Amino acid sequence: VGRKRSLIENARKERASGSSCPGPSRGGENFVFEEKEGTVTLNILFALSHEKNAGFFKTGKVFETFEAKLLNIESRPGRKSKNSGCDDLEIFMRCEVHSSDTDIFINSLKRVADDVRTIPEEKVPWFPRKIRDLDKCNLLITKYDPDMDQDHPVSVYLSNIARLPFICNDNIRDCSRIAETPCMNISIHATGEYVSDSGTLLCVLVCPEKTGFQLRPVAGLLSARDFLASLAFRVFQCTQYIRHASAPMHSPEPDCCHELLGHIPMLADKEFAQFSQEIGLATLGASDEDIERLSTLYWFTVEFGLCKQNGTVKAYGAGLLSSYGELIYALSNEPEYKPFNPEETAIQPYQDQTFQPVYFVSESFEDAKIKMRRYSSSIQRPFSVRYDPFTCSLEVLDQP
Ligand code: HBI
Ligand code: NLE
Ligand code: FE
Repeated sequence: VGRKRSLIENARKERASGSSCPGPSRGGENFVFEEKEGTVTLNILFALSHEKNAGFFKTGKVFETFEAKLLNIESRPGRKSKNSGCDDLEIFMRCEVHSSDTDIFINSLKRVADDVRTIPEEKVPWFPRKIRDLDKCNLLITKYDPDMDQDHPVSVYLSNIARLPFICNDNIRDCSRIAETPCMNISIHATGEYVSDSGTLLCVLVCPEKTGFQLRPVAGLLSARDFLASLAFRVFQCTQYIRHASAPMHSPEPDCCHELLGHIPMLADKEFAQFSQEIGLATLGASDEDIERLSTLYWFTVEFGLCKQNGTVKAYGAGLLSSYGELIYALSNEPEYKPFNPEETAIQPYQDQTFQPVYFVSESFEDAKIKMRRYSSSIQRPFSVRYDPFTCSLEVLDQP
């Protein structure tokens, strides 16, 4: 401690007398993160030329003196070595130091190493890279408080579950009629892809076989980021509860009727599966603002999309295919239609309580896919991702 004091004192004096130590990076501020309980986390990058190799061990002394807690260390060939053939190294260190020592600590490193810089924390939000990382995509959003709205179908349902288990069985039996009643008419209003795949009674089993899309149970509504990330891996997170049979034709939030009647037949279609996965891939590591825009696009396509097929407007959105009430309304002349254009659609406000006042129509599903792909590729990210279907993992490529 005594030695540390004298080092710190010397450094302070040097600084006061305007010593030759280069100032801290970027406008006199060091980039510090996670300031808590008197310590800060620093990301430090420095170079060591061959002649200064001993410098590495000297940096160790600085760490020891300031009681810096090393969190991570990495090395790579330095930038100079590529051009000049000299074998310098670049070292990255992440460490925790006492907040009040930050500047002195860095200046001390500058004395023993070259090009000492503190670098900003990666701004890219965490995202899953392997299919098993989806275990961590489990942020549930509680939207409805059953105590607040006693008339909400979910409240009615929850109060029923709490009472008698056989009500659930009745409820499920009654809800199964959702699939029976409108199926004659659904074939008139839904796209051909939906009709052919929903005709396959066991589409839940067929889906993985046809497009590799897997279903995964989830307890409720997930955050848009977590929900959309799973699509990148061709995983669809399915809710497990069912609407109350008293309101079979429309449920404001997803339930298993919506997943089974709306999403799964569509996910058994190759083009649609690809479309869904590409939205998922575009959301990985995206900013909150981009997630907001992409989930709005998801809403007006995957959930409530309309497209022309042989000159007729048809529904391909799962929220319409599972809600006979809204399907008929959407294809009547009541709501407003706008042409699907990702830049505009992405900022259209929407609500999830009742039928949509506006729907976006694309010239064809293929057209929606091309436009969506063009939009996604315009989103700025410091890396690009490619999905490897053999390992069910992402290849993340840094952009220079
Ligand atoms: N979570 N479980 C689940 N199911 C959904 O359909 C769902 C979700 N979270 C968000 C969401 N849908 C959408 O409204 C978009 O925000 C992605
Ligand atoms: N309104 C749909 C239905 O009743 O099935 C669910 C929409 C989920 C976004
Ligand atoms: Fe849905």
